Amino acid sequence: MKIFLATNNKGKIKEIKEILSDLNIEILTPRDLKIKFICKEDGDSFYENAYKKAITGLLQTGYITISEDSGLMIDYLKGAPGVKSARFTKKKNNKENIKKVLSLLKGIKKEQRKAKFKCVIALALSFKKVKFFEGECEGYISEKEMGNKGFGYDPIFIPKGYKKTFALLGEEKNKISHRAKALFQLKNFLQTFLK
Ligand code: ITT
Repeated sequence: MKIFLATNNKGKIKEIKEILSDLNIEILTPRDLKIKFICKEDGDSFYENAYKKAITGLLQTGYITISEDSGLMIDYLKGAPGVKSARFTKKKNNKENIKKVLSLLKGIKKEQRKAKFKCVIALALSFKKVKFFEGECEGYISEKEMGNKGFGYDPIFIPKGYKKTFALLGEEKNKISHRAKALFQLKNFLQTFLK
């Protein structure tokens, strides 16, 4: 079975492909199909945006579509950047986003640097049948960038129970991350669905 993965984020593609690698499905990215995937993400929730991306992908390709919307929610910033994680700064790039977070949390003690990543995956089987899978990963924001693996805010996020950032943990991230948790549920669903 072929499934379209409606995302332009290379970091997400790598992690999703890795975690779903033992399923008997072929994952097609916009690049594989030589198309441009464009979807305006103007929803107020991860669910709304994930739904929009999945339906847009299904409409554009005709394939069953997986999409995901995710973000970092920082307690001290009242849940920001949240759904706006990718566009927290005007330049919309990781370096600038990280710089902004670190400067907003400057001088703030570890106990107040709590944060969590959230991920909502949408699976559009048809226009009327969309399934959702959710995952969260708690942790805190480090005082400086550490590591160069992963993507996005990985160099400044330390998951609960660990001393290293996601960007230092590398492969280990795929066992405990918000995305991994949502994908494990998707995997269970697909295993039954594919029987
Ligand atoms: P698509 O919409 O094309 O999937 P995107 O990067 O725009 O790609 P989102 O709108 O879901 O995706 O934004 C999610 C942002 O949250 C992402 O760009 C990162 O900045 C951050 N993020 C999400 N998951 C992350 C992770 O596992 N590690 C680090 N940062 C993450």
